[in-house]
Amino acid sequence: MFFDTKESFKNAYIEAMQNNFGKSIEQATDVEKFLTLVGMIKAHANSNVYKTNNYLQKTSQKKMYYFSLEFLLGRLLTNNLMNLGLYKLVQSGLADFGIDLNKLEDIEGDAGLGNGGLGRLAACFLDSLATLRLPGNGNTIRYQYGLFKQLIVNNEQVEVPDQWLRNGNGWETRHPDEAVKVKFYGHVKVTMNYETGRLNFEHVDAQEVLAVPYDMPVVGANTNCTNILRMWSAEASDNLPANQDFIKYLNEVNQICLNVYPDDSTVEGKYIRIKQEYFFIAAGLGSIVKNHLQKNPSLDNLADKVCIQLNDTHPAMSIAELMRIMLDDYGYEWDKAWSIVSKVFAYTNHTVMSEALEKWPVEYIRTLLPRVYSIIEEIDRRFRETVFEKSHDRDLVERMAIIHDNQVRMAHLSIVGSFSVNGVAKLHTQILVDDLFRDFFNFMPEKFNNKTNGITQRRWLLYSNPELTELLTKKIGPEFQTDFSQIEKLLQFVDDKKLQKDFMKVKYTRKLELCRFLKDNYNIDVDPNSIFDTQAKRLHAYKRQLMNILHVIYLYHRIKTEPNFTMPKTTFLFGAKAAPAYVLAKKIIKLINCVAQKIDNDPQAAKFIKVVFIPNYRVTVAEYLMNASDVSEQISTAGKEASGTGNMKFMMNGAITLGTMDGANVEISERVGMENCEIFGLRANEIEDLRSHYVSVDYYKNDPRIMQAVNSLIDRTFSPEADDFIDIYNDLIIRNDEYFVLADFAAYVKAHEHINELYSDPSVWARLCLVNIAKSAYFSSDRTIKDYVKDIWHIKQIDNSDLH
Ligand code: 26Y
Repeated sequence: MFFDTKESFKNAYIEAMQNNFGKSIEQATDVEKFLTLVGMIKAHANSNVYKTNNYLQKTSQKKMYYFSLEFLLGRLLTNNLMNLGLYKLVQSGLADFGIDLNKLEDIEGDAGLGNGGLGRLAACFLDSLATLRLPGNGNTIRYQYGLFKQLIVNNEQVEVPDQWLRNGNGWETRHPDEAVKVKFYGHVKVTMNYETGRLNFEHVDAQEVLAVPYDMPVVGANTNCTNILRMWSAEASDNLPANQDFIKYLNEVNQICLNVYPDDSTVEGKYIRIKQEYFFIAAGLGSIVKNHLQKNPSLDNLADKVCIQLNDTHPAMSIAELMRIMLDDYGYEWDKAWSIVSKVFAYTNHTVMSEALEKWPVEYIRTLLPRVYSIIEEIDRRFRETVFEKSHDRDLVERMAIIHDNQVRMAHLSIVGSFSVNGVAKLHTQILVDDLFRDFFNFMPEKFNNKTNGITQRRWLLYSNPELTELLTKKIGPEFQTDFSQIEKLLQFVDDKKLQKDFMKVKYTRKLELCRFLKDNYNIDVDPNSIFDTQAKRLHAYKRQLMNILHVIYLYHRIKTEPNFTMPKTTFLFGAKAAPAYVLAKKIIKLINCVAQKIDNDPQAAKFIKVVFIPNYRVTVAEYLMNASDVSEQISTAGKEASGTGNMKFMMNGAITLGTMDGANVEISERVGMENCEIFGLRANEIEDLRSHYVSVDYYKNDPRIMQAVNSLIDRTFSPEADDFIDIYNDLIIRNDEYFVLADFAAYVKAHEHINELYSDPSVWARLCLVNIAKSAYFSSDRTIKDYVKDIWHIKQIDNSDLH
């Protein structure tokens, strides 16, 4: 199957097609052509998995495992071909058969195993780990369905299942022989072992589920280093207790991996969510421990060989589960086990929003996982004791406790059981230590650190923006492609008029590409000569898509009422999914679509503005959207967005951040300078100061622009039904505008006006964009991963020469 020339590729492709589908290339369907190619690339990648594992087996060096309920991978074919350096060869080989590689690339659906930022970050990290030749694997669930697919019907979001496995997943390999048993329900049987004098804990009458791993190769760029993303799938176990309702059992098993995030607003949904969390960590730890013991006599040195990064608190039960394994399965004493366990885990926090901080009712965990619960209780008991001994402060003990008010606080469990706790941007980490986790910081300051997020420039610049890559290569040479810190060389050329012009041409080409994508897929027409102003991210009140559309409404009113009004033609693009149960968020989606419709049908308004809501925002859409944009809307209420990573994708492709001082915007503005981005609005401390005496109605009453825009939510301007958007109106006026939309509105209007001014001079604008690109090295996930390695993981880079 090996191929390194076009001819050997073509021969291998003919043979593989016959072997897979019993067909010649002429007889094969497009899907068969795609799957055959994927099969060959997978085989190629797996031969590198072998080389990598072989080497690691010999050195027995430390490995990092990234435990995450989400990996938002997107498509893999282009990325893998590019990373392997096979793209051109395969493209021209296929062309000889009359096959267009682009067409095959479009057959692949997104692997959407995640919600948003947290899941995409995990995917970027995998790419950087393999490329930097670091031993780091992913551990997750093999969901049967990804996050829902979003349709827009009558201007509203409708969710339908995302059938990402319909054509099969050509990248994975099933390993039934490495299955792990996972137990739920039942109870703990305690017996005395008179020989050792120790209590013996056994989880009995449990429901057993089989976790079967599927491995996907994670291909590094320009190296043979290839890691693994291990996805666990739940299947029926052979050990079914007698007299069990067989069908009920199968249904329960199937539910575990059915879907990314089943609705957790119901009791039933919460149980499934906890099952998912335990399922994939118990399976992951089971295989890690087994692997360790094949090479080491005991678990004594586990922390020297294994580090596990917890992506938010979703995998936090790992801490209790590893204790269980050491105590119950391998006979360790508590203190010895704890001293090892608490050196294995590191925890990343991704949010300060209280509704996203996981707290599980004690009863649920106790029912589902009786032994794990008893261990959490013991961790809590001992931790409470330690805090009291040090502080003699009962209030403090309650504030810091893991179990409190009949709930398990997963973040507290994560902090107590980890040796490192990090936030994902400088401001976010500061808020963690000053506010959310202040008590913990005072108690154990050495654990806390910042790791500002990053994105992989390979997917987000080199591969999805070939035109810009070519321009940059011509100007500063190809070195930045493999060492992204070199991108800064661009800085000396930002005043070069020719480069500025060429950049604007590249941007225009990317706009045409986006226009084509929108036309082909959604029959949407966009004027490529307009400013592309984009907000693309999950829909959430704190991200303030509402402020963006209110500003559009304000412009609409001006166009309608001021005879001499003028502005540069602007297309306001939105991409956003709302959680299915998030009523307000769904209303905002409807509002955006209704405003879009109204403007489309009004020639006077359509002369200046167009609003586009791109349905089903996902990684593949982002790959077209980000690099075609001029303006990057990053307008969350200061203090609320942990980091943001979309902001980095925009800047790297030469878009200007129109943003608040929040998350990584702060660091973007520090790097490019305040004059090369458009920062507006209240700062995080100002928001906190205002909170106690904020009266949103005052802003409404005192600013006629706000009054007019807000009133039009309930006067049938945008919907024939007057109460369609009453919830949004009430949120701003009656419920006092929790996210300070009205407080920041005036500054936002001004910021837009300044952006338009800057845009009016192409040379000035292009210069801003070029500075942003030149300063984007810091936001490469290669940098982020190096920081994790140095401060937290302490894993060793593999030499290329060792991977042959
Ligand atoms: C517990 C459950 C309801 C839950 C599920 C998903 C809670 C949180 C999440 C996801 C959070 C998330 O995606 N956070 C984002 O993480 C990014 C990567 O660090 C950040 O850039 C972004 O600011 C943050 O919102």
